Amino acid sequence: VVETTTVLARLRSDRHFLARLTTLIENEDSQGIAYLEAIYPYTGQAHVVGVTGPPGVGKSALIAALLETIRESGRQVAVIAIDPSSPFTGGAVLGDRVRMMRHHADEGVYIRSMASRGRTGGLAWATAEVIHLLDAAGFPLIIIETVGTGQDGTDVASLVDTVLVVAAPGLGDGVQAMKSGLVETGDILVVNKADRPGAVETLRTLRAAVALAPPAERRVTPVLATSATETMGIGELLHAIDEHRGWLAQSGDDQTRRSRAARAEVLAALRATMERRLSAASGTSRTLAEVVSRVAQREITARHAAGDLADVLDLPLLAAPCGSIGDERRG
Ligand SMILES: Nc1nc2c(ncn2[C@@H]2O[C@H](COP(=O)(O)OP(=O)(O)OP(=O)(O)O)[C@@H](O)[C@H]2O)c(=O)[nH]1
Ligand SMILES: [Mg+2]
Repeated sequence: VVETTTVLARLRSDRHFLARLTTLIENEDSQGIAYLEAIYPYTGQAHVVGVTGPPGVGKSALIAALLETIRESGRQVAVIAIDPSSPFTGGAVLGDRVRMMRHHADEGVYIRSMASRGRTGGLAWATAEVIHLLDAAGFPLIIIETVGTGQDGTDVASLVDTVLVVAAPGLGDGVQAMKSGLVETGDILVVNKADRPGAVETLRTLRAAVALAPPAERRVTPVLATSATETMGIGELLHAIDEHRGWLAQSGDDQTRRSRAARAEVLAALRATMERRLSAASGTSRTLAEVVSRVAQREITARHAAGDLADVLDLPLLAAPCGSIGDERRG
């Protein structure tokens, strides 16, 4: 039996306990899961911000700069860095950056890295659970850094309250962000490395894209220029982040997003559970890998494969709701 108030109190006062509990939850240790169940009703207080964008645009550097400004505003802050640095950009991992900062030994800053090849079928799920833990630990602000590719379920956009999309000047990075759909997901767009040539053009490209957004949008997405290395525009960025939270509360969009996050987490958990059940059942001839290969070889359809796998899981596969071709044409 878990004594909830004791766990909450320790979580809020003891960083080593928090780190240990994070590891337990990442590893899905039964004790960790029991703690999470106990504290979950006390979560939902934090403002969760996702920072996404192509590799090397300066996400880690920007977060490091933001941490200083957030601390100056008197708040504690936690950061989850997913796959902290791509091997391609040679960017320093966030932890290294923060160690270089003035506040490196600051108890009010908590940083945790998570490997994207962690848990079977469920980085998004693992991330969601660690967010709950940090939330219960009392951090009013939780920032998540991720490369916005959406690969292997790393799409954290559906788990957060505010999505910050980072681009950088030059070689069509702004255009790339637009093409990959990042502009649509972003609540705040940032052109980092504004100290570099081409920043004005990238700003213009993104502002034009924002202006083309459907008029149904009740809020104009801000497009900001920052330099993480020259510490420019960081205060304005924090202001925009706080303003977005205010807008969410005022428009009622916060509830919509929380429902969306809950749905994404439930589905991620369900998917991971099914993947595990399938690998546990790999003694049979219809393993996941096998049917996937048959689908790829055009031997069976994905629909047929799903039916086979549903049999393995002992789940009856439901037929889709009835509809005629005529209905589809009208819709
Ligand atoms: N000139 C300039 N360089 C910057 C700025 N921000 C970051 N950089 C540099 O850009 C490189 C990549 O920065 P990171 O913060 O590691 O970028 P990232 O987006 O976190 O990279 P990944 O995590 O690997 O995707 C580093 O060499 C930084 O020093 C900036 O505002 N101006
Ligand atoms: Mg990084």
